[in-house]
Amino acid sequence: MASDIRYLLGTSRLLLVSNRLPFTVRVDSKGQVALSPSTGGLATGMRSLLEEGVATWAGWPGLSEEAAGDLKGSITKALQQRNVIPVWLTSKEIEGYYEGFCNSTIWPLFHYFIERASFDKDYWTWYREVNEKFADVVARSYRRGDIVWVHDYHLMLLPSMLRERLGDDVPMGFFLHIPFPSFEVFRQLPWREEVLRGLLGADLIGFHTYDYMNYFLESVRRILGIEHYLGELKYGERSIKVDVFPMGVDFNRLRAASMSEAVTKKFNELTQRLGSVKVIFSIDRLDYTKGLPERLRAFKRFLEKYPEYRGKVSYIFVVSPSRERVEEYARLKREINELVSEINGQFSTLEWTPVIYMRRFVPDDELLALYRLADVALITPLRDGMNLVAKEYVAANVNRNGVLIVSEGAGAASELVEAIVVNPNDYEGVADAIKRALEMSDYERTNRMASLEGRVSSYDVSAWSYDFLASLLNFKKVQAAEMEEAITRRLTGVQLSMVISSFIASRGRILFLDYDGTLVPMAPFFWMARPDDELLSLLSALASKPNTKVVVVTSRSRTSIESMLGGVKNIDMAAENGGWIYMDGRWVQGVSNVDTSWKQEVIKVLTAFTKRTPGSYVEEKDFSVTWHYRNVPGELGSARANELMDLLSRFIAVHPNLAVVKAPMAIEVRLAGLSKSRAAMNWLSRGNYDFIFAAGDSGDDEDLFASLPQGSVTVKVGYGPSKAKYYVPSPNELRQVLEKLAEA
Ligand code: GDG
Repeated sequence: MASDIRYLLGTSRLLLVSNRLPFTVRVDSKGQVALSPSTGGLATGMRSLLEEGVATWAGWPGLSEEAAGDLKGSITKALQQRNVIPVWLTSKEIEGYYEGFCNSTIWPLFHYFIERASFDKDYWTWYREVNEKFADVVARSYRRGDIVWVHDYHLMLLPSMLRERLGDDVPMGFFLHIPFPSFEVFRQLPWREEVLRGLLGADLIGFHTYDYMNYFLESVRRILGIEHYLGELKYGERSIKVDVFPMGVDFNRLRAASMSEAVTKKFNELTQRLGSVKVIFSIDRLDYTKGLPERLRAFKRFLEKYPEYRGKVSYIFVVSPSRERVEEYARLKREINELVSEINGQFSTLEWTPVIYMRRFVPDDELLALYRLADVALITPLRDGMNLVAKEYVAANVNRNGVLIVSEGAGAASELVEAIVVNPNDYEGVADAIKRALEMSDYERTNRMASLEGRVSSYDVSAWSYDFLASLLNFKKVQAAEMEEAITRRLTGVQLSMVISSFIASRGRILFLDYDGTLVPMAPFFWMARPDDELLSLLSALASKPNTKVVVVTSRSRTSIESMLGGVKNIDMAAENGGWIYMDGRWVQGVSNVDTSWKQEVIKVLTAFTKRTPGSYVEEKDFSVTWHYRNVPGELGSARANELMDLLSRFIAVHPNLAVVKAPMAIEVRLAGLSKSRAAMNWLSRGNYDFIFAAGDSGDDEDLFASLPQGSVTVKVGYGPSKAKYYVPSPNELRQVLEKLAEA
């Protein structure tokens, strides 16, 4: 697989960036620098690429600049020899950024421990500054052609900072190793918007599970107002892909190592020592997210509930040291100590210890032997991004005689469906799951383990990184094609000059212009979207050009558009999508023999919806009624809009003279047959035009774009799919186009 990645990368170098490096730096008593490889999943997965110089890794060496002192130079050199670039941090930075924002704000919040999260502004400042520092170091070592892959919650601002420094062409991915919390939780972060914008600097953003991805997309929608389409976001002019990549382990290495001589020896020793006692096993970093006290309580419940297992099952409970300086962790350690002594005090016999508690780092060989030995792996964190221990157990349990119990709070649960999945807070349930695991038939156990093995071995860490990188590079191509399309469709430069030339050369010109979202930006209430003086003089300058007709075509009512543009000389208007036509200085009705008796019935329904949907309102016009929900907070508006659409479609099924139309943040019921294309016919059928221009931003305008003759200049205002030939990003840019025409 590593060779596949090499092939995928071609001549490009992979620039990995994470908080910690794949090497641990130690300074021995003689002041000698020693680097030992870290065992983390990512580090082992990428090691060969690092060794061959295909990948370079930037990160913090794990000790402060002050602690490194005079050795900073030699540590840097030793790391550089291994293609690693250190990002040195001072002890103040480590305190504010790492211990502060990373571990005291993001870690608890993203794992749903909201009350533990500190929202200290200084921490945030440190976080931003250290992310800037990383950006400077990475940008300095960046070479043209590099592919950048940023990892985890420590560096969520880095993608945008790097994008600013390196430009749009650099392929840049981001992967979050911890959960992305639900919107309700994420929005509690005072710097939520900056964090999202930081991440959106990447081209590809990866998560372990669909839940995390959806929570992220929901946060982007509700905080930044950016909708996604099948996991793709449009951020400015750049597209961003968001996807799921459940991280795997280095299956082959783990499997081979578990069958090695050293591990087999250890395994045999342990088997002998434990005799016929069945083994439940777990290994975790000391952390409140891991549900350690809960797990001990569940084991205690198991011994109470099923006394027949006393003396027959021991729980090897390994907790490796972590973040010991923090008081909270010391408290957790005390709680665990108390629970272990309580259980052992209550149930131990001279021959048997219920909980074998090891609070230390276990060497790899010993860990693999324990995985091999364990009859049950009890992996029940309260929350965990993925949890690689569960997958390591599957890889190392070479005889397929173990049972995996995994918590639904771990990302791994959504993937490892053949495990027994438990709620870690349900002690009764966990106790029952232990019993079930111990009593499972050989047949079921082997089959479950074989299926798990299939999954863990096929989607290993190399497949994971290959998938991520291939997806990034692929998406970069899609992005490039989109950009090229956008360049050719954007109404500027050569295209604009051509449009201006044909405007000048023409003898009869007509411009159909939508109002809201086209000539003026969308406003919270329709009466707020007033034109400024510049717009008024631009329209009148255009309209007073010889052989030029300007028609504002809107779904607004006659009185409403008149109150906005009534003062502009020489312009024509179509209100209510052609229900009213203003031509030759007077309004005429665009439809005849109209029955409007239906309106009261529709208004009744819409008013009922308005009552249940604070922030929404009803607008009654002559031939249509509109329900606006732009100001309804959160999801409620679109949820109600769906309900209403459903209801109204039934209503119009028995009223064939009516149509229901989904407008931006509004739903309109109107007379069937009212449309901008029909409205435009009032002018097109009466005049002779060899320059036809139309600009608009919504569905009603699309209908006009589609109906105009070939050669017309149709312009969509804003991004997204459209039948228009050209686009401009905003009303402001459309004005610039119109100014050019007015000056021509
Ligand atoms: C993040 C996310 C996500 C632990 N103690 C010892 C030891 N370990 C090794 C295990 C395993 C690793 O540490 C822990 O696995 P995690 O999955 O918890 O990984 P983290 O990097 O801590 O966490 C997590 C992961 O990123 C990957 O995306 O799964 O949810 O929090 O490899 O074996 N290894 C040895 N002795 C120990 O005492 N030898």
